[in-house]
Amino acid sequence: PGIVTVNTSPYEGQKPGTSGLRKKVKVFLQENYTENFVQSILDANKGAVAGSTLVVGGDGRYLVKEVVDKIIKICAGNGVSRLLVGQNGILSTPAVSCIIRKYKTLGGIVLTASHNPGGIDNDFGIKFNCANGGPAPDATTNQIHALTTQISQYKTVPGLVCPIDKCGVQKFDVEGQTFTVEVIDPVDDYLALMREIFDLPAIGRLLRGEGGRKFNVLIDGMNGVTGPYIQRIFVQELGAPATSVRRVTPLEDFGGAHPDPNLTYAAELVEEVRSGDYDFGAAFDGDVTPLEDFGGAHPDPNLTYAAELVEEVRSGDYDFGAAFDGDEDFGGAHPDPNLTYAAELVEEVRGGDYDFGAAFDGDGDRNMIIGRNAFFVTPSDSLAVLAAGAAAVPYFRSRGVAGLARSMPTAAAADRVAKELGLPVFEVPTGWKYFGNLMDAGRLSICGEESFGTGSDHVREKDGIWAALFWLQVLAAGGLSVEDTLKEHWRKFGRNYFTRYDYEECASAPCAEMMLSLERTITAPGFAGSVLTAQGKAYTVAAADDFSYMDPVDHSVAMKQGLRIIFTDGSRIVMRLSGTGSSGATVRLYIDSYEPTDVLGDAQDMLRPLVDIALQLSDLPRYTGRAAPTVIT
Ligand code: VG1
Ligand code: CO
Repeated sequence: PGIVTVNTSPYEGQKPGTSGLRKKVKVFLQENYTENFVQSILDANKGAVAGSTLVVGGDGRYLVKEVVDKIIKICAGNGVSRLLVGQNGILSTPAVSCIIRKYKTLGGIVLTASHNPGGIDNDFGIKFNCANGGPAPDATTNQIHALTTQISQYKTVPGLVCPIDKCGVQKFDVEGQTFTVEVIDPVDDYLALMREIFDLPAIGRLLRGEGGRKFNVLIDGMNGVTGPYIQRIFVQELGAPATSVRRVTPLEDFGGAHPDPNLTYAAELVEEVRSGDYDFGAAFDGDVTPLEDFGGAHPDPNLTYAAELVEEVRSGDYDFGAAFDGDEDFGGAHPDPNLTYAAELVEEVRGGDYDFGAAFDGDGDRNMIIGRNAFFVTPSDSLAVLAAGAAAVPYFRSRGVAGLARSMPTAAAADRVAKELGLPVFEVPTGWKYFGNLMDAGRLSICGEESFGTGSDHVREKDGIWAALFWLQVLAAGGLSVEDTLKEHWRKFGRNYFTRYDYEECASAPCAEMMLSLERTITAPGFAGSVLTAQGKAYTVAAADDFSYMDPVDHSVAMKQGLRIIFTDGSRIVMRLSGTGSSGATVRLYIDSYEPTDVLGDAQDMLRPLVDIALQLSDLPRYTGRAAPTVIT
């Protein structure tokens, strides 16, 4: 087939945020909107694109397959010689990173809006990752944005027909050049990497209850991309019972759920582990509904229920559940509150017996870990516990740990571990792209963010399933429950109490005004040194600023990364606006405070005075019109 040059004109606002370009699906459906952005990504790599190999895949949400098809055609039109595409367009974000590195490709295009809801009325996203496997740095995303403002043409091969539902190699003759598309199994390469990193047989023995220790897990894919990974790794590879996984079929609308593994949106998992008998729980972004096995012999009331739901959606007049591979006519998906409510009810009614729960977000890079009785592990603590327990993992035993890092709003629990181990610790702005240079330079091994992100230099993205396996390896080696592991850690290191308040989808203008006004307040002369009080507690301001960061490797500078107030006792208030939303503004308020010995308190009680100070100082309720946050973590 032949190359066609299509005339186009720029769209405003194609500016990647914290993690790629994220907009409503309907925005991406505008004529040439997606094509413009993809062509701009390739143009930003000018010179390197011709003859290159790229990776393409996404989290299974609505529009992924259509956009994969567009990308295949545009890559063919731009002289790319080979594409590695996940089967049915499915690749988790960490798997893309793994595949880029393993096959030394020029980079990859990740189709995800992560934890943002999916379906025709919700979000879609496109992100470019570089040859190191990590999200493009600011310099590259700024260049891509600049190109989108000037674009006048894109190149495509409209006549190229390339199905992606079966693995295998397809070759095309594009005006005399061979263009190869290799449709690959989404899990194979990732699983191979996990086998190198972990002692999987030891984790398998724990999950199968060998050695006399009963240990039940519940792993929740939240209908996002991790479903096939969870099924393959936890059930097939590790031999956990089939009842150990839930919501493992990627749905285009995530079943109408919000695939964000936190206490609010993974409430089902939390309830199930709380009421049941699990010793570990983890959640990942994206919804994992166990539809895959139905029709099979899975004696799980959930599956029965799910089957009914599917039938109801199929035969009825619902806009929800659109999302099985190939079922394009369920488009227009959006959650039906009754079905959602009923699903939770069913989950709650179902009892269990779990020691561990894990859930992941839509694209599989986030994780939530809970223990028996749904004992919640804050991501900041999770990072610290894993860093302290790294010796349990063969990968770190053989390579050592060069350094630790966390994003600025993340509580400083990992810093205490670094101190104990004599390791450097880096504090970077929010967003995984800031860890990459340090890893490439061999200065950073394990890092994390308070937003349910944990990772290491095995790839250049945060990695949900890896984090759950890391936890299981630590638990298998240590012999303690999740809760006792944490308590032991706090006894040794003290505890950084942490909470985050999210105010989602507020009006943008007043939030911008609030941030400006707060910045003025905290940078005014005399603010440092002043004493702020609430509920009888007094805190003296040691310093306050708008966080900026200079990359220690390439000396690039990132400005205005969040307002922070640091008190003399080390407590902190941080406030920033989200860079991943697709409409309106989301305000994030982060609070942390260190206690050396009083480690068993309730975080909300302990941090209440600092929350009050933050709300008074910023006047947030007035600016946002919100009396309470959307999500408290
Ligand atoms: C959020 C989190 C940040 C994370 C980013 C991408 O960004 O706070 O820590 O790196 O999402 O994660 P923001 O700008 O909305 O606060 V994901 O799983 O959405 O790729
Ligand atoms: Co994600």
